[in-house]
Amino acid sequence: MAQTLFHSHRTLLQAKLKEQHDLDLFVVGSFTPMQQTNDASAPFIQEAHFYYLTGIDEPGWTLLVDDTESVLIAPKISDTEAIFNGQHDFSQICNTSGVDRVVPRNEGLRLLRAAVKKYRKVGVVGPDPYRRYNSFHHNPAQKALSDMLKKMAGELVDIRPIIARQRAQKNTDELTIMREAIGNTVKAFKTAHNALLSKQYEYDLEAEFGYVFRSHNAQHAYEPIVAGGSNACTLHYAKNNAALPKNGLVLIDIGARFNGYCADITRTYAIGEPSSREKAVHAAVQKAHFAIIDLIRPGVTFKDYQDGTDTIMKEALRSLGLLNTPADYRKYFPHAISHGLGIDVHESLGGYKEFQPGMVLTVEPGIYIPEEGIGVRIEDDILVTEAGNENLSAALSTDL
Ligand SMILES: [Mn+2]
Repeated sequence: MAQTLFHSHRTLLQAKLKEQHDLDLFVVGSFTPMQQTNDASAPFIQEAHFYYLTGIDEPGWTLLVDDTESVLIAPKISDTEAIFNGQHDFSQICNTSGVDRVVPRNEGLRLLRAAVKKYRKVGVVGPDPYRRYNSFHHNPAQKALSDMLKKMAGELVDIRPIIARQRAQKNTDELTIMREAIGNTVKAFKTAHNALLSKQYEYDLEAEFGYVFRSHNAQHAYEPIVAGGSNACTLHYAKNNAALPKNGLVLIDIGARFNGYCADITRTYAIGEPSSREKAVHAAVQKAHFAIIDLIRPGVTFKDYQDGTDTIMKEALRSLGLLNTPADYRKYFPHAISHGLGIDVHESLGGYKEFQPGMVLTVEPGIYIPEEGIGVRIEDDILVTEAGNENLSAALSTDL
């Protein structure tokens, strides 16, 4: 499946670039390794557009596609790196990606120079439009590649929005992989839920997920959140080192990455006997959750979806006596209701204004009351279908 999947992504993109932008050449680079500590790099996760077009999760590669062929250009590795990390297996790279050929770095640079000279216009993945909101350093690989192509006198065209739009609608093969990623996550949640009574600390519970994921060749798609009691009010709580309450709630937000695609699921479970207030908050979030999922079908605009969500969530807060001023809405429900899901955990919905069949997005209402030490969130992964929607994580009960 891999070969045809990534080949089909490239072919579709190529046709769109030719048709809409009269573009015959595009060049996309993978991420490079980043330092984590003195002599160790951080665990490597591939740049999502490059993964989408190649299925290759190794650093330093470059994809060149023009109207005659598709080529993967290998990174240069030193003799020392070859001893520690192994040599590149060109035939395996060729098989996974389905490209016409794989070439060493020097030959690849010659090909790039010749292609830029021939076509002049080059499609590249331009800078992330949201980069100024981030407080971390960005991987320098894409800028380095763009700079090199500019030096070769290429006229760069940013194809990021076009790839993002294409990625927003998943094809059948992608959905098969996503169902597996979600299935592994559901299995891990069930295992953890069954073991809940024997767990004393948040990390004990987190460990169940790691075990299930690794035994299915999956890994955590993002920093897992296991938040007992009032820790659930810290939205990105990831310390996971506190004692679990004897009687109360635990919020778990965890997803597997499997074959490059992510799941993202949240449940809030009861430990012992939660208070009636905790049960009421959970019931309100659960009721809102399914009402919001019901809004999703093709043709509904994101604006109408947001307006519908606001109405439902305000009603939920009102039912709990929490909506006394307009500011209370964002105080108790401070995050977005949804985001796209795919190779990226937070994936672009492609600049569309309304739901399209094949989109996968999360629905994740939550109510957080710091002054009461209560936080509840429920999150499912929803596929937009021709008829409406399908809850891909429906096999996992949302009950306390
Ligand atoms: Mn999410």
